Amino acid sequence: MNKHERDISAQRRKLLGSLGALGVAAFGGSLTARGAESSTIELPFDNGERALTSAFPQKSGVILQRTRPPLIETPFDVFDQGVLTPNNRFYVRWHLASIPTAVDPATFRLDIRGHVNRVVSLTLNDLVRKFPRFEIVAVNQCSGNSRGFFSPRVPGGQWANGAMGNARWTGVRLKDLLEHAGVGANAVQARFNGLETGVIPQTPKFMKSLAIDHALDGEVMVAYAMNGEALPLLNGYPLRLVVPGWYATYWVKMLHDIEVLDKPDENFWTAKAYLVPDNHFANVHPGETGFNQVPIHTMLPRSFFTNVRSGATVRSEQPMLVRGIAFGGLNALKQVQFSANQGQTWTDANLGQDYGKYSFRQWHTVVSFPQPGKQVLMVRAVDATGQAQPNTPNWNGAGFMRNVIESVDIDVV
Ligand SMILES: Nc1nc2c(c(=O)[nH]1)N[C@H]1C(S)=C(S)[C@@H](COP(=O)(O)O)O[C@H]1N2
Ligand SMILES: [Mo]
Repeated sequence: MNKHERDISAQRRKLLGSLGALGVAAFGGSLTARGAESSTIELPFDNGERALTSAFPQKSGVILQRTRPPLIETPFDVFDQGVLTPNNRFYVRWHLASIPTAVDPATFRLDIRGHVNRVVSLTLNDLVRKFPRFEIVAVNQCSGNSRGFFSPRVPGGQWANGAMGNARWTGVRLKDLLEHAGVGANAVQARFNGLETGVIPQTPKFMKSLAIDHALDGEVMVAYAMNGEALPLLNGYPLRLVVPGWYATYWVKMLHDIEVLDKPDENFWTAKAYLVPDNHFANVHPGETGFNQVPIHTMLPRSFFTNVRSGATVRSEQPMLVRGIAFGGLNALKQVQFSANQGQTWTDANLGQDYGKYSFRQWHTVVSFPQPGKQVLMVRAVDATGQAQPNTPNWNGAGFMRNVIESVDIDVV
């Protein structure tokens, strides 16, 4: 072995060690938060008070939105601390309540079947040792991120802006796995299935499908690590699909079964759930009917302030550092524009290190105001194709794809 090979094999041993770290019965049979919640946080909309909790396995200091199935949100100040969202603060969303409390890495198998040349059943060892390692930094954002800001309000998890996170995902290209099984000539989609089930047997399994060309694009991947460690159980241990640039609903967790289909998937979660109005911002008027709907798909650019919030005060003539994060969605982020005069004029903010086109990117600028008074700061992201964020928020009845130029009101004193 040369040095490079030794390094790779040391990395593999480390990862395999961490993949095997969650044995059977890892969490005493419970994923439910236990114990009293010590503090609360106020999300910036009506009825926004929530408990902060550390009672879920491998999670600490996160916002409790719902206990079962778990819905937990990342407190927004976490995004001010770095571009990668730490695993223990990363948000969690599950649809069905019977989630395995442990997965045995020794007996776990990923099956690839359906319209393939040969059915395969892979161990975690196979994935780590037999396929080239692939890595990407990418934003995982729930379709309903920011739903709590919809006006009029809509039913569903009342998230603030923390149903998203950015991580370095390590694993294997889905393309390599599908080619290993050999995709049949008549394949149209690949369907991904997680290990959990509903409480009653009639509940449709959580499965999502992608067009076969998308599945084979060389970027969609099966991740066994997140920020260099095994995935937290609640984020899909031991394997999850990563679909860069696409909403997180496609990022199937506890992925154990891939079925290549020769006709379009008709299952509930792919065909009937997660539909959005068929226009750029998925935007309709409250009460509007008769519009076309399509399955939610790619993400649009967004930007946020992370170190100032409405109500902040700043002294006149004193330089104020303003910073935040932004991302491009499907396309790379091109620029982040900042306005200190309610959107009359815009300047380019400075951008931080580039972790790749699907990642968060930090931005910052320095501003100062000569006179005391009320001021409005605004930020908007523009992607490489020139798409920018809208002045007014979009709206739809499901509360999906919230997008608007973010603003904060400050007092100059
Ligand atoms: N197996 C499984 N995978 C799933 C889901 C689920 O309910 N079950 N929910 C999806 C949705 S809607 C979201 S927003 C993301 C959330 O990913 P996270 O919990 O790792 O943050 O997981 C996706 N993958
Ligand atoms: Mo979601």
